[in-house]
Amino acid sequence: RLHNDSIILKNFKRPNYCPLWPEKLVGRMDMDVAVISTEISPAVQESIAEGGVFKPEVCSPRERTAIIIPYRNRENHLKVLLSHLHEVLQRQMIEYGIYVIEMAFPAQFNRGLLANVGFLTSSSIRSYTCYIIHDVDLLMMDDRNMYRCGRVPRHLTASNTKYTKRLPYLAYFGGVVAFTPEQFWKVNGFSNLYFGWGGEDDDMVYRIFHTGQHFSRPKPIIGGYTAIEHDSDSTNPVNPNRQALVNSARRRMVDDGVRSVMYQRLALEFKPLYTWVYISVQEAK
Ligand code: UDH
Ligand code: NGS
Repeated sequence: RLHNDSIILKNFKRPNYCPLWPEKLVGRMDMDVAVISTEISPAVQESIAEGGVFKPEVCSPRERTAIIIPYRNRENHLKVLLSHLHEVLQRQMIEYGIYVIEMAFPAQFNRGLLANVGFLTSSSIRSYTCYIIHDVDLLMMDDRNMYRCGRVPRHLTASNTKYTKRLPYLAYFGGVVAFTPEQFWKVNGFSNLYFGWGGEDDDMVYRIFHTGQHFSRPKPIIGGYTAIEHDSDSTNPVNPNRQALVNSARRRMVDDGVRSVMYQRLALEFKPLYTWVYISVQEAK
């Protein structure tokens, strides 16, 4: 038996996993949003495949992460975020793809519905192990905030320069959040009913709690984000029904979510820095 064991051990090749904490991480990045660059360094640029996809060549990545950006009409924010993400995620040595999910006018903006479409579309293109829903105006301040998933859904925005406190309230789940596919299916994704600003992130917290889960955050020093300042969007007005919807989150969650999202896909394009998914939605009156 000893002899057999040694043959088995000799022939077993451990995958050459990418490091958990790559040496090239720089830690805290001081950023001045007023002068932030949208340049991508040539080495990083060369490694990005069509559709904004990257895979480390020197090691086997531990995670395949889809970054899903609900988006409309924020071209400058998107440029800044894309260059920042490609630089940082390549240093983190994870395999990733970036998906920008854009909603056509005239419907009011719906962040939760776009996240659901991003989840379904990206997973139909490639099977990811982690899905990160990412606001377009938030820049990770410390590259030790690894874009990986955890045993429970993760709220990666542990602090944000737009708030005077670290976060507006303890159960805040807005900004940047990460789910494994199992975690996302378990909560039936986001609600599709929040047209306009506010509430879809609180609704998700109820979904997480009602399915017996909880969520985690990195330490604030690592999970810091710089928020790019902006005015309110005229096509994303504060939703007057948001609190009533949040109050009925538990009742609705089985029938309203990623399993029932309705939309029409107008375009799917593999651009140099991201995959663009353009959709139209019939707004419920
Ligand atoms: N988003 C767009 N375009 C829009 C609206 C929203 O791309 O027209 C996306 C974008 O990814 C953004 C995310 O949805 O980062 C969240 O929207 P937001 O940035 O408007 O949310 P924020 O919390 O709200 O920054 C600022 C508006 C103030 C509302 C005032 C209510 N008290
Ligand atoms: C809550 C909203 C959330 C929002 C959070 C932070 O009141 O969607 O404020 O907003 N919930 C409802 O409206 C029910 S912020 O301070 O970033 O403007 O994310």
